[in-house]
Amino acid sequence: MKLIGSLTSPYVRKVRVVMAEKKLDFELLLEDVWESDAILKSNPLGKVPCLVMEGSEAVFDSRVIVEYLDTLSPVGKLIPPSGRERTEVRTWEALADGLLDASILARLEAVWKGRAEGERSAAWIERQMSRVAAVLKAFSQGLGDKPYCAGTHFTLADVATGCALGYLDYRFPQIDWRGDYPNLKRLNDKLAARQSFIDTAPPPA
Ligand code: GSF
Repeated sequence: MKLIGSLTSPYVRKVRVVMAEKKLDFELLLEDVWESDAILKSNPLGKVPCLVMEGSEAVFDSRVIVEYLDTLSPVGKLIPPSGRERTEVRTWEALADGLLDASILARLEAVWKGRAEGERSAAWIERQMSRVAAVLKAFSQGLGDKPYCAGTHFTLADVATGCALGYLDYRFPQIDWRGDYPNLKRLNDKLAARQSFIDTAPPPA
């Protein structure tokens, strides 16, 4: 399997953490979607991550990829097989990915080279960042005193949440989510110590 991605994308990181947790082998093909359109040959959406399977079939987006990867091996099952537990984990993932979607929209509004200075909207950035704040609150309320997001076991919910928090540290270091939500700090400290998270940390900004 080949994974097309970048070392800075948090969605790619989610897939790489899942690969590592499940001990799956893959080749990482680095692609900078902001400098080249090469990704369009594999993914018409022009986004990474994109998984290219043997036989060159392409799979995207990150949620579809991780769901597929979890079926490949019984090692380190990350998504419960059915029922409310499965939905709970997938909802955490939607929340974490949604935090990323909002924060990336805000960042692009502020820094994307294709937009002239006068075209940038502070109101749009504020709208997106209010969603980020709301998700952090929901993360903290959802986690409570539990050891992991969905209860007593490490799941995809933790992978997705850890990647979202890691992205905030990387691109929005001014957001003091640790000060506001000590239970998220507790969770993150535990996740950041896992080899899968250590090995996929983004390069210095
Ligand atoms: C989001 C992927 C994405 O936005 C997923 O895989 O879960 N829902 C998708 N990837 C970004 C890179 S990054 O900001 O992580 C991307 O490829 N953007 C290129 C573009 O043109 O939007």
